[in-house]
Amino acid sequence: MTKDACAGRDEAVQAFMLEGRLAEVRIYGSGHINDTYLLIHELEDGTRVRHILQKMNKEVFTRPLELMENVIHVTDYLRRKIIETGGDPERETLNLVPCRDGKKYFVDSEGEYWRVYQFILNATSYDAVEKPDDFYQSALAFGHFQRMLADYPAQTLHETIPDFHNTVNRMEKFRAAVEADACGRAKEVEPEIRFAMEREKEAHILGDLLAAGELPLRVTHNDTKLNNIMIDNATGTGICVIDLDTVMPGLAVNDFGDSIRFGASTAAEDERDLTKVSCDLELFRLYTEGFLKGCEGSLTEKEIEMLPMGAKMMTFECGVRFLTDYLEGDHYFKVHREGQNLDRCRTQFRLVEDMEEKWERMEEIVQQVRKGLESGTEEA
Ligand code: ADP
Ligand code: GN1
Ligand code: MG
Repeated sequence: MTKDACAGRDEAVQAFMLEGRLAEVRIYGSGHINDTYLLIHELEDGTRVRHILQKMNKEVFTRPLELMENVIHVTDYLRRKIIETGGDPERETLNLVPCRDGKKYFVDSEGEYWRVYQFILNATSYDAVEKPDDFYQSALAFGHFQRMLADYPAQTLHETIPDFHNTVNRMEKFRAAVEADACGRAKEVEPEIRFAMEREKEAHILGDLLAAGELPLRVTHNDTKLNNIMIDNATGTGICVIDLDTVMPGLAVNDFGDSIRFGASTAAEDERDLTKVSCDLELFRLYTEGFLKGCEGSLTEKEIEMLPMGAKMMTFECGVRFLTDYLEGDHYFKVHREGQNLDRCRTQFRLVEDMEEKWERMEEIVQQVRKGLESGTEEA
């Protein structure tokens, strides 16, 4: 970390209403977008209090004020709902800590935007499915999250990243990156470019259904990776949905699909040995059960029918985004080694292929789960 970056962070630490002496600052988590730090303050009686400090990524979120408005409104709304239903608002939603001037964000002298969240104690965000039940619990929680936001006034939400899951638009950006070939990398990735181009038609499917009114627009999370959920260490339940930067109007099938892309894969997102990568159908079934239950019957028949397509398209789109970023010189997703975005793209495309091979089974599983839940047996 450069001296300047540290200076901005130190300014931020001073600006927020944090009690005690700063005892520790640590880079934290494995998100690809924001810079996240764990802060530990020591109070006079020796108690250590944790917080999450984040520098928002201005290249990704070009309007940080609008982003913060969304986060403030959504967390306030969730807080009210959680209280109404007898839940614990300190653990079941993110809580922003204000600055000394009362604002819920801070702009440092370099113009960088910072925020602080209360740390959710005794809970873990997992980078891979260690126990199938964790994945099931995340499905319940993401479904429930969508359900809680069902009456949220969607028109008041800013679109923090326009066309975020517009796969057609992602393909256009990808084509432009191939043509520009800014880093001279296109030659080396011809097979991946071909793979994406061959599936161009499919990029239209979900958007067309939305435009035709066959899929409803809902308030969705749009970044439903397993590590965007905190699982309670004691009870094992998905206690809190985090990373609310992309809560916007979107498709339920995409929230479902993004979770499958990440959590039902048998390998890490950046695995280099592609023989390890596949879509685990038992995890797919488990997630489907949890998500449908979490949504409490609110999904339409068409949405349920299109869940496998959501999984395939989110995986495809993410692969295209990784490849675009690789071609453009890795400016969007954080990389920790050379070629990491290309490796990420390859795992996504391998998963897409695997889903294509397992397509009928995926459709069958969704229908079995749906019928099981309708008849109350949950067994297919
Ligand atoms: P990014 O947008 O970069 O993915 P996240 O908001 O997801 O950033 O945060 C990165 C990681 O920090 C999360 O995966 C989680 O492990 C941790 N984290 C974020 N917020 C909290 C919180 N309130 N309490 C505990 N851990 C958190
Ligand atoms: C990013 O922020 P994080 O790491 O949870 C990205 C998602 C991608 C994901 C791929 C705002 O998620 O869209 O699916 O990486 N978030 C943004 O792992 O672009
Ligand atoms: Mg995250």
